[in-house]
Amino acid sequence: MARRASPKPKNDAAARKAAATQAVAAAFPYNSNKPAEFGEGSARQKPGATAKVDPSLTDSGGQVLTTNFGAPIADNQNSLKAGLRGPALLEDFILREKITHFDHERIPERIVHARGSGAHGYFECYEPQTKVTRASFLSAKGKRTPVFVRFSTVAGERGSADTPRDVRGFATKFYTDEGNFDIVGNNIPVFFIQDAMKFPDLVHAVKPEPHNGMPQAASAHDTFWDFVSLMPESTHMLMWAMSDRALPRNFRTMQGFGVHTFRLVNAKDESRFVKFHWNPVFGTHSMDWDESAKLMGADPDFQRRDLWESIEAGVFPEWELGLQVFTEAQAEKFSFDVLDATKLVPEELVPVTPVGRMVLDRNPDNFFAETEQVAFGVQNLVPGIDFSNDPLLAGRIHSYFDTQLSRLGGPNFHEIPINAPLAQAHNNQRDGIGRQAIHRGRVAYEPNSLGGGCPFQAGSAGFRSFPQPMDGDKVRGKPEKFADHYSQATLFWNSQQPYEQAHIVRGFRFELTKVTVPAIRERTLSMLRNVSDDLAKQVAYGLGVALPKAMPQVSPTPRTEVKVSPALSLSARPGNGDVRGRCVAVLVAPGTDARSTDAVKAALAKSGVVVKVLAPRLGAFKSVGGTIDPDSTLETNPSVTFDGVVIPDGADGAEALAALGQALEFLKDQFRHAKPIAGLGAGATLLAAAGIEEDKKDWALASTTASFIAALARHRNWERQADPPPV
Ligand code: HDD
Repeated sequence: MARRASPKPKNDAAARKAAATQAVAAAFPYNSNKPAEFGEGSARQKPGATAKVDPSLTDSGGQVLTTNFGAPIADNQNSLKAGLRGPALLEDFILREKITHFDHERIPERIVHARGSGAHGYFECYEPQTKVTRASFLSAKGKRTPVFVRFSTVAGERGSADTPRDVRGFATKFYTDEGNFDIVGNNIPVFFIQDAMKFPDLVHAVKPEPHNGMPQAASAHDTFWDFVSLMPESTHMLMWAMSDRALPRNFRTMQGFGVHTFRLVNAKDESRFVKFHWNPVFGTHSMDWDESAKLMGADPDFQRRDLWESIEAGVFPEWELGLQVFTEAQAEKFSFDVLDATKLVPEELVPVTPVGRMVLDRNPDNFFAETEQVAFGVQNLVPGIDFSNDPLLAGRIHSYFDTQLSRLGGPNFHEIPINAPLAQAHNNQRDGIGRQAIHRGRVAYEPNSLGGGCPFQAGSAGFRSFPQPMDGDKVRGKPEKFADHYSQATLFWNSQQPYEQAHIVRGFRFELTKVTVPAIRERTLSMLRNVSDDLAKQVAYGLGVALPKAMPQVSPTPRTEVKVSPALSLSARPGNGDVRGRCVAVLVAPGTDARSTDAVKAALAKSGVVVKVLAPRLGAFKSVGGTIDPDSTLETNPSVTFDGVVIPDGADGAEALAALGQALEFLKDQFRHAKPIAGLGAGATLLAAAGIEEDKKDWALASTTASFIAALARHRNWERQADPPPV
């Protein structure tokens, strides 16, 4: 049928249409087709000196808006319609492309470690480690290797909070000149189970219960404790998980561990076992449970924000990589099996040797492209590093690659920029969804003559598995030493400070109080009796039950060559006294001395502390000795987000704050969470109003700015805590 020419519009209709079009344009003044003057991305695209530079970094500064296939888009506000008030047209490929892409923006979240946060940086080798490994990134003094690190919680979903009681993931990807090497570790050196066969059961037990989808990001529920109380091998890990280790204050003050025993292999093909340790230069720092629970509401992004803001402020998180290297002959003599991931190697048996440092100095440009799409895997090894026969590790070698196939949509996820190795990959693998590489030539097989035999095998320079001799029958079972589930749990308990032991007791009490089935509580207590009767008694007291009989043991004789290991206590690593990046609140109100406020601000800022002056409301006000212009309000900044608090001099200011419940609550929480508090001059009267009594023994109750900063460097005075807390 011939297309009907549209009737010429009458003049008045055309005028109405033009006016309507103008009105639409006026409503969207930013709908400009002029190039933007600057691009937001441009300032952030300066990678650190050794950071991995992605060729695919995209910066839209100065660019025109286009479709995915490059056609310039004239109007990004309106869909194509038959008349201003008419129906939208199917032909609008621009609208359909935009909506279709949006519909597919989400990928499956990680089954565990879904919530995480990452950063770029570098690893720097101290001295060549060629005696023990031929790994290239450990081969020369000062050699730098780019890294990407992702920290995570384990149980919570992607949108959950940062600070539940949970193990933290600490996964590092080294982009070495011989390919990527990943240490996919945790902030706890042991694990719940000994064999990968039990991993899906463990994860199903800890995740929200399947019938009602609760609780989120928490192990304090029946299914978790049901499972672990039936799996006595989890006892050692439970001790760590109920301790302050599971409540790190932030990522930059926690340790990391490779957990399993790995192998190092040198150029002479000699092999030794190794355990990987990350030790934070800022020292270890953990939180109080009450504080972390409040933080989940106050700032669910607390740890993510801390990492981001520290890096933006130039306070670069730093760790030392330490190795525990030991021979197979040594391992044979240990009372425990080094292939059992529920055991650690006490530092008294094998010291930790620092071999390099890692500095995180650049935030990602794009959370999804980098932090979400990064794919870690224990199978990413480089020549000079190899596996041990740990059966938990064996399952992981399969699981990580396998899970990425569905999470990242196919076998080419290694080409996503954050996952791609520095050196170009060369092999005969071809095609598949999302293939980026354009392989040239007609040869995709080996051996070949048409391609000159390329790519050819690396021979002795390539990765060669350590030829460990094998014997034994094909069996399902465990070696004998795996049966000792308690010796190292007891070692951990005995190595804690009294306040750390008190926190462990509270952790067990809290979790088991949430458990609703009495038999599960009882079974857990019977397990704890094998760790320490003292611990079991204190937990039982809190639960209001009698102590049950100890759980029968396969190997009742405690086996450990070390009775106490001080390194297992968080107090062993106070840090280097650096207070940079710590956050301190200065509470003010009309009547606070402005000179005292300015002086304390200046002194704290000089030490690199992030200071926030908080008042009852915003807006500058005239006060004693000058004007005070608060940064924010008490209402908006809960106490738990700060590492310490200062009340400047000024009697009237202290009195005004004392009349304010928020100020008193603020101080009570600072006190309860064992943080440094300073009352300068008359400011100290506010402390008394909050029920905080003067105590000469409490080194974290300061009366000068200098003593406050010194206390801040020591993190917290846990000795102050009483059970139940007085405030
Ligand atoms: Fe795992 C993720 C650490 C046992 C299977 N694991 C994952 C991540 C970390 C760990 C840090 C997050 C990586 C990231 O940031 O993307 N996992 C550990 C440690 C373990 C451990 C220290 C014990 C020593 N894991 C473990 C076992 C299995 C898995 C025994 C399976 C047999 N883990 C996975 C996984 C994940 C994962 C399902 C989820 C998302 C991913 O791998 O990429 O494959």
